[in-house]
Amino acid sequence: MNVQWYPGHMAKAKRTLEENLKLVNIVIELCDARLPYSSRNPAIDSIIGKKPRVLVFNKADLADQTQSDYWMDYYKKQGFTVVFTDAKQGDGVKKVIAAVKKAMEEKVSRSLERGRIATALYAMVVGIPNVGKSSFVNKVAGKAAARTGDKPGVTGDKQ
Ligand SMILES: Nc1nc2c(ncn2[C@@H]2O[C@H](COP(=O)(O)OP(=O)(O)OP(=O)(O)O)[C@@H](O)[C@H]2O)c(=O)[nH]1
Ligand SMILES: [Mg+2]
Repeated sequence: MNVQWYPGHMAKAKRTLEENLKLVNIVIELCDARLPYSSRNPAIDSIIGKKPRVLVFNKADLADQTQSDYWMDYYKKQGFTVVFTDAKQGDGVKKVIAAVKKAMEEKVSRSLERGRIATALYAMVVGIPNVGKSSFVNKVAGKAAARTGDKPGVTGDKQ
């Protein structure tokens, strides 16, 4: 029997991700703080490549603080910029924005030198189902821009 373990929608999502990566300056990779290893897609590093990235562990309010400290250190040692958030309450969201700005510092100052008044930064928020991507986007936007829900697959497509 031929077991199709890699469903079509995953292949499609991977393609969409690769295509849209070209349009953004930075990637915000959202994971679940309670599953700091297994909520990361193993293919994500090779897909994102050298594009700047902030690794965000959301639902930190539900995670064990001692474990979170351990994993923060684990990923920082690997060279990642790491932030823990609670996208439901908004905790840590400003830290993510600050981390994005810091990662983009050079690009912004280069464009200021060229006489630009403002620089728009484009970020992509990615993550496995139900990690809180829509909640995060809503907190950043300061309004309910994306529908959220207590089951996976609420956002069905690129948004
Ligand atoms: N406790 C807690 N709940 C959260 C947090 N972030 C999101 N949630 C809840 O988790 C559920 C999923 O959140 P969504 O924002 O819909 O997640 P999503 O990643 O957009 O999900 P899909 O679109 O289905 O992939 C919702 O019930 C949110 O209220 C958080 O930091 N802490
Ligand atoms: Mg969603």
